[in-house]
Amino acid sequence: MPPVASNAPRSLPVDASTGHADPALLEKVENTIRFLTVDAVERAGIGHVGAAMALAASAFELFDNHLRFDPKDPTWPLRDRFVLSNGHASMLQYSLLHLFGYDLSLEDIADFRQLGSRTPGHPEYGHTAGVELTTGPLGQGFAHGVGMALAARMTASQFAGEAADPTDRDRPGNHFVYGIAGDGCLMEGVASEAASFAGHHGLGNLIFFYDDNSITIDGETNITFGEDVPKRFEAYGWQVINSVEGQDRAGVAEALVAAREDTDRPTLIVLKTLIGRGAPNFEGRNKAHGGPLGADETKLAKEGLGWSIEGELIVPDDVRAYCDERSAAKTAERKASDARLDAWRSANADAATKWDTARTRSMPDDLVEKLLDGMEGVKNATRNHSKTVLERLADLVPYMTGGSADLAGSAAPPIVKAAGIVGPGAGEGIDPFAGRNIHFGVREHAMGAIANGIALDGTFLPYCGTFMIFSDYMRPSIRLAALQQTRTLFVFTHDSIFVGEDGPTHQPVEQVDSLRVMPDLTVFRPADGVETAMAYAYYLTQTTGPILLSLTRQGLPGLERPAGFDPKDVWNGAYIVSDPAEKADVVLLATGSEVSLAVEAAADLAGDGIKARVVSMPSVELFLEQSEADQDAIVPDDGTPIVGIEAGRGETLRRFVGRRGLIIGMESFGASAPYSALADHFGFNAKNVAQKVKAHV
Ligand SMILES: Cc1ncc(C[n+]2csc(CCOP(=O)(O)OP(=O)(O)O)c2C)c(N)n1
Ligand SMILES: [Mg+2]
Repeated sequence: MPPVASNAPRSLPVDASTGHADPALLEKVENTIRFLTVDAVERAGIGHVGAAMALAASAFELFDNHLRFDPKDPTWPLRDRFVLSNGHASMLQYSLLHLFGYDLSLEDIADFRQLGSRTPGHPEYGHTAGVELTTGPLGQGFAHGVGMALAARMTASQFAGEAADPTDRDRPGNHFVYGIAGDGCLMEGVASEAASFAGHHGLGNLIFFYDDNSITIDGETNITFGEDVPKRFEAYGWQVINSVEGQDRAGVAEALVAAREDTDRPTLIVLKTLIGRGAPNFEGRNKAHGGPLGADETKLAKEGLGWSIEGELIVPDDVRAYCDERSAAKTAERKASDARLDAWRSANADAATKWDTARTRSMPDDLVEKLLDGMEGVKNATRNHSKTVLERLADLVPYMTGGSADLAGSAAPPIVKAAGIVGPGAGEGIDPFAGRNIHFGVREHAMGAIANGIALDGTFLPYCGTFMIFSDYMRPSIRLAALQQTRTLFVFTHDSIFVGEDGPTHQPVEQVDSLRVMPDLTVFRPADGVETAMAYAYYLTQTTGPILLSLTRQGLPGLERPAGFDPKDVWNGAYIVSDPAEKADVVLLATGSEVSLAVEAAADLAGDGIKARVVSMPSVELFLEQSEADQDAIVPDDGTPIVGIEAGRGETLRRFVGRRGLIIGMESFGASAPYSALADHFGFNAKNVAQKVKAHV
């Protein structure tokens, strides 16, 4: 091992109140992290030792002398964020959180990977104090980190007050986002998209370590990964600090200082590490990536590093004392920061109020009325209704931010007039972080992750979107939104074969169903302006998780509804649009663009003496949350034939129509043609629907 340098007297702009001069003690802390990891994985019989053993020194240096946090208040808004993108190294993070005084005990660590523990296999947002996000799907943490950094820059620009000093760490948004990413993360496409975005947007508050250990699960990276990563990141517009020895704490510290000093570029610190460092028969080899070391190798590793082979999960007294002292210093530093923040609040009352408004998610009491105003009876595509709503929200909820993956021109979603552009697109001499319209570029996967990162930051409420078909390109990010319950709003347009001439590559068929089956995600497929406005209102006022909108390209009529209709019925997931005077012979259950079709078909059927009820089901998930009696009152379960109509696979409607029920949906991919021709070809016209229903009842 190279000598461990002292990190004592060094000019550190942040939290320099440290500097234990005793390298032997610091090495002992490092080995504590190593063996907490080894022992926890040994106990669980499964887990990953390699990266944590390799990164113990550099990650400890980061936590000890650079990362600004208060272990007693993990949600302190001015804290630096830490992102472990290589989530398999979770024990590295858990060890650090434990040692630095977060609410994570040795018992929690002993429970590593057990049901209900605070130490799940990969870090999970909401399970563990100090874990800022869920990681594990490689590359995603990195891309989420980009969103967190963007949110911070925008916060500083929009909420830190006039003449804000960008280096003043006691003002909103002037914190840093630090992270660690491995070979796997940087091989993933999502990281490339996000790195390109971060470089282009000049996110100088983003600092990632690249754990350059030349090893992944299947072997050395020469079997898979040969490009020059530093050159690649330089080309993205990053500052790259190359070849920092992972054991050289002073070198790591210097790199971090240089990273912070470059305020216009994100920084990649390329750390040379030895996977499994300290395990003599594993280190440097792919077998060190995962799995327990086993009793023999554990003993050899402990003996080699002068560790006691008696007992497990040991934190030596002097290590405990040092970390307690450091953790107390962090909390004291936070208290001092609070006093300075209070002074800032007094001097910047307006900005402080705006910042609080955002963070507490306050909004006008009459928000729902304002969104609904004038929406009834208007003929338009739901993507355009969505545009109207977003334009209003730009004023009503000024901490909403978002944009499209190069389809803003198609309202997928649009640029809102009341707010400027984020990034260099703002124009020469204009603050690139003062706007709220984000041009994500053609980077759908990263767009979803960046939006989630913005949501996790906790100041802005993000939305993002593209054509529904390309939701497939961002599914892993949507899934992480659902898993973490981030406040991400996904706005997808062009939601059926009625995209038309662009043909089957652009026509979603299975997407809407596939998104509805994702747990903890609420999908809305609104039928007109009222339902669109109420879907947005649901996101803003009724839920703390993500929602997803499925909107049309083509124009739709404004529905006529019965006198007793309350717009909040939309939040029940389904409601009756029209009902015959006597008991219905059939129920037409439709969503989105097919609701008006069902209304037309019901009129045709009435001509033939068949009495049809029309039900609009804007959200299958919300309908399923209603009581059985309430569900039965809308969609009867008394043998009345139910016909599901949706210009998609319609599989999620199948659960309401019964085994002998009828679904009028898509059984194949679409085709390239004008949308009216497609409607006739695939049977989505009133005549065909009426015919099919007649044959069915
Ligand atoms: C998207 C995704 N694909 C695959 C995996 C499974 N996986 C976990 S770690 C890993 C190898 C990662 O290599 P590296 O980042 O170099 O980690 P190291 O072995 O150096 O710790 C793989 C393929 C995953 N977690 N996420
Ligand atoms: Mg690796």
